[in-house]
Amino acid sequence: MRRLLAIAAVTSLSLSVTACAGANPLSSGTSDSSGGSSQAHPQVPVGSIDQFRVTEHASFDEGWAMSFLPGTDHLLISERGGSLQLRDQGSGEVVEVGGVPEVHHAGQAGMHDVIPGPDFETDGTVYLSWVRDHELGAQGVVGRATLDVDKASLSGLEVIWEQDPTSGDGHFSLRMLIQEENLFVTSGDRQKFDPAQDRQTNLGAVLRLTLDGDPAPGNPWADEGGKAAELWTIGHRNPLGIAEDKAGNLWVSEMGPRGGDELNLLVEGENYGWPDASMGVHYDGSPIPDHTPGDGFRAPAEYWAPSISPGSLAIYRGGLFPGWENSALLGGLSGQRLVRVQIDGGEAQTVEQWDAGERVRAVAEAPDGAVWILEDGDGGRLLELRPA
Ligand SMILES: [Ca+2]
Repeated sequence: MRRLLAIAAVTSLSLSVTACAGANPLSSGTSDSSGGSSQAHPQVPVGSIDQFRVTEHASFDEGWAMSFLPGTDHLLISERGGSLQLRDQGSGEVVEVGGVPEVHHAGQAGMHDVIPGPDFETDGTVYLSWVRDHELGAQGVVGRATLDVDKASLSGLEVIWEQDPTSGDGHFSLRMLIQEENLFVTSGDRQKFDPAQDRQTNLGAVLRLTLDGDPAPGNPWADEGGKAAELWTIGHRNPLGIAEDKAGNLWVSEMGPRGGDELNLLVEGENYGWPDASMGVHYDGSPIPDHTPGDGFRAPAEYWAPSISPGSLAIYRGGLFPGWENSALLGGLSGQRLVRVQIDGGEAQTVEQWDAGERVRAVAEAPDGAVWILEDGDGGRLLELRPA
């Protein structure tokens, strides 16, 4: 009941302020007494995914991530329950990969991300992230292994990085991206808030590691030692997407509190505010100060109120969809949609969105420029989108 009342209070507040046009809280510094953003944002019409030519290819149970494997005709898909599936894009055959690690599957925990290494075509290296049992609680880890596509098997699996062990089954994040010789890993706050501002944990942060999982040389807080040497940016809540734009900038999508989902431009050494600033409010309705100019935190380039729960991020580089080059594509879980955000330098603005009718867990661009999405949950469909 208390929760319902809190929702009602926030809703009536938002209704009362919606009539006041204009004010973007990020640029004007205006905020309301709730500490949450008071206007729906962004205000962009929602189309239908049926505007595209949609082809259903397969379905998976709790699909979490997918990667097109360079130099092959295969798509690698992780299922949160603890499996990897290899799909032959020519024949459509799907085979389960052997040699995967045992995962802790509960809450938000399980098998997470999977990406090819920088020399996958010659050495078959893949990076995996998952959650494992630990004597002090569930623990997120990153591992490296060799994938034999023909045999559909992993070998030589080794854990190369660990989240600080904590109990609880939420906010692991664990998305990965390789840029040159660096492995970037997103690490959620484990639903414990304060670790995002504590540089002696590797939680609530984006990490910059070597390809062996060690702290990368030259990280901004390296001289503080310990976990701080791993950190690239801090103040993140549950960053579930990371992607590189055509200029080489990295972007992170972040699941915020209620009404505080964010798209952030990653800048070395910046603090993104969690849990001290957010455009949203806590799920119990209690306020959080808005991101405002001069507060010492980097404000999001784009945010969503009400929440869409972005579970993935891709930045479109192909030419199949005219006008989409360098657009961020986000999949919404609670928002059940695909969102296109135009990136211009460090600015980002939502320009289009489409109702998918289901929770969207992952978004990826195929080598031919088609956009593939993976629905969440048991029997979630793998869909290919092409221009109609
Ligand atoms: Ca933030």
